[in-house]
Amino acid sequence: MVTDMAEAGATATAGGRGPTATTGETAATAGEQLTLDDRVWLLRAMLLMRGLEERAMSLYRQGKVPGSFYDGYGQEAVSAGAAFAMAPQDRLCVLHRDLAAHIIRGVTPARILAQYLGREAGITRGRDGNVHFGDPRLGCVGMVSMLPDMMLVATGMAMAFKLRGERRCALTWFGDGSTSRGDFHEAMNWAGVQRLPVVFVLENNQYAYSTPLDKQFAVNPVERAVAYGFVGTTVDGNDVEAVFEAARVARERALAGEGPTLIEAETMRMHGHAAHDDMKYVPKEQVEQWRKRDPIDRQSSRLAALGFDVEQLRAEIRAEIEAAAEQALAAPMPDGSTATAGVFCQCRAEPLGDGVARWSAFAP
Ligand SMILES: Cc1ncc(C[n+]2csc(CCOP(=O)(O)OP(=O)(O)O)c2C)c(N)n1
Ligand SMILES: [Mg+2]
Repeated sequence: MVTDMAEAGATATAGGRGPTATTGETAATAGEQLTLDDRVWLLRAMLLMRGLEERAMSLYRQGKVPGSFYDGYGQEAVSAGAAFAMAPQDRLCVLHRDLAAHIIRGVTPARILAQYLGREAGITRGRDGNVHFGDPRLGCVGMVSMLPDMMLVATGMAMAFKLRGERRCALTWFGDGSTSRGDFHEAMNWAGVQRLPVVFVLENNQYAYSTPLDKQFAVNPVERAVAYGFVGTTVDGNDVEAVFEAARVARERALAGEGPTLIEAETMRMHGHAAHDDMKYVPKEQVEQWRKRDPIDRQSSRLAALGFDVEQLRAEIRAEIEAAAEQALAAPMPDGSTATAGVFCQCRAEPLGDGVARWSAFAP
């Protein structure tokens, strides 16, 4: 199959910090793994994520989305690429800028918008808005807000897989800001000691709220993986196929009993921390530089070069999102008298179910 992966491999880290633990493995092989349909699905997931978030932002500005609104504009490749490499039986701990992971696992656009609008038809049935959701029946854990505790949740799940002798892995995303927290080190240490089947995806988007990287750490966090006895690798987080390939290799390693991997996906938070934030603290030139590396443009160009009709796909997705918005806006609000239902588990807890896998390698 035609591929253009020369530019898709691991890169040096921004700001010229020291070399990463390993960099070579993520390069050059994604094209051998992906069919044209796979590559289109990757673009589709990113377009859906961007389109849904843009639609939701406009609903937020109309006062229809309660709470705040967080998006992952410009970072779509990180959740899309990593989730695409995961099998149905794998488990995902999804963070606030990773909508494409929910989409890939099988959450429909209408359910996502219903979630944001606080409707009964949403994933948490109107109990939360834009951040702490995950469909356990699709093998996803809703976000724990204390960052990065999802690393500990994923590590715990991986521990269970190891103890039960199951061939699967857990994957979680977390931000650069999380890497200065104790939980990051605790999770990495235990995962390293136990050689657990877990994939840690560090979404390095240059800022933690208003704090830039050089005020966060003196050592590139990806180098810390070595200190805990496992592989750290840096990948271009705006190249969806490179992220996929890094996650695929990490999963293979996890399943082979070779332990965890820390993947640093370099990207940029192109919008403010949340809808209220005008990000005046971010230099405009920095944003414009990253705009040239837009992950959707990049995948679109790849597919257009293969003769694929990207405009047709964009039109289909626009229509799909409009239909989803109509459906979500027409959905009822939850019944207020049930507000305290489901706070405590009063029955046997339901185990997490399997998700949907889109990568053709997992096709039955
Ligand atoms: C332990 C903890 N401290 C503070 C917060 C508040 N908070 C939410 S998101 C955020 C910024 C996180 O930055 P980063 O980890 O880089 O992720 P990004 O938002 O850039 O994706 C902060 C400080 C939190 N959720 N948890
Ligand atoms: Mg960040």
